[in-house]
Amino acid sequence: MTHDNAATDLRNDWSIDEINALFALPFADLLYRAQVVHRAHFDPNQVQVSTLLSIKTGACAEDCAYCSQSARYDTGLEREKLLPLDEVVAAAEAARAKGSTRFCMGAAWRNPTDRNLDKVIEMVTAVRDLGMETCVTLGMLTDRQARRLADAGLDYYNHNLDTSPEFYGNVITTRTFQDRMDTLRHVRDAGINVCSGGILGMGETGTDRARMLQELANMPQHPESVPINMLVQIEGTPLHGTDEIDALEFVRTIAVARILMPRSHVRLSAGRTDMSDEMQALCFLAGANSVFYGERLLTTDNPAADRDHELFGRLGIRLEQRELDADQAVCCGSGHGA
Ligand code: SAM
Ligand code: DTB
Ligand code: SF4
Repeated sequence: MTHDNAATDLRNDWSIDEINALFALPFADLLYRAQVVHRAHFDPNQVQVSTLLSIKTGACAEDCAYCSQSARYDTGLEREKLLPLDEVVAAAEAARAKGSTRFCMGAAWRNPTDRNLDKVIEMVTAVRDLGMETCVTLGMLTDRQARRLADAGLDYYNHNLDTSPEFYGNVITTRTFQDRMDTLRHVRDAGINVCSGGILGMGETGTDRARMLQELANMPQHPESVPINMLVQIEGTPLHGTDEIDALEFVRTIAVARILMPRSHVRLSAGRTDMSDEMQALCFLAGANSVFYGERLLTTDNPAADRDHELFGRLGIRLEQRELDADQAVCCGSGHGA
């Protein structure tokens, strides 16, 4: 089978009508298109795995309506100071021993102070020395802070758009969508790989989901990693009790992300403990090729590594050893791995 240009070309000019038209395709047609794109750029049976650690938990100054860590909501979370370096290294070693190739450290900050950044840089250096890829998510960054992280050898910075610009104010009022875009630009300009995606199931419309993907895909360069989270409902937060997103609509969103950003790793992120094995399998079929691995996300549960091993075994999925740069990505062809 030959691939048409649509399967291989990277585009940054997707119109909302084109994206809505993808969402409106019959399910089988959408998944077929996503598979063609996926197989043109990736081994369809490999999944990249990252492990998360919350290095500073709770008492965050922002008011993100989904988050257990905002100081505004009583979620029963114990606040913790920045973890000491030895605890971080021990957690990274344990993650590496379980087959994880990337270690992501998250802090509940609106933005890091320069002194905090010094400490995080020590952590990045120590985790790199273990031979793992590094990722941090620390809130907003100045241009200079992004360059300092780049100089320390940081591989990825996670900073999610979370939702569409139109819906943003319904979820977060303490910063703007443009603030997010500004930090992402600083990260990109510093030469750090970008990890940016969002959350589904916050009461947004289908058009909001399409608009969020449009914003991600029309950046001058696609994020290398696109986490798609399903809202983990946290008691005490404003979004607790929101109607859940339809599972097939979630799968469709993964498929559209795959089509719009052919070379990016699309990560099936938070919310997997509330998904059936079958739903996760459909997400992989739709082009998701990365997950968070290990029993804990930041403050909530994730499937245990053993459970994921079992699921991957049943699906014939192998763990990706080390992520290649986007421009080195292997082209597997449609017959590979069959
Ligand atoms: N404070 C930093 C920030 O907001 O950028 C970094 C940590 S924050 C917890 C990272 C991301 O986790 C958020 O942007 C959001 O997409 C995701 N997230 C947080 N709470 C979530 C929840 N309850 N369900 C799903 N995703 C969530
Ligand atoms: C992302 O998109 N999802 C991760 C990571 N980036 C930092 C965080 C998910 C958090 C889920 C809720 C919690 O554990 O607190
Ligand atoms: Fe703070 Fe990040 Fe949670 Fe928002 S998502 S409240 S910025 S930790």
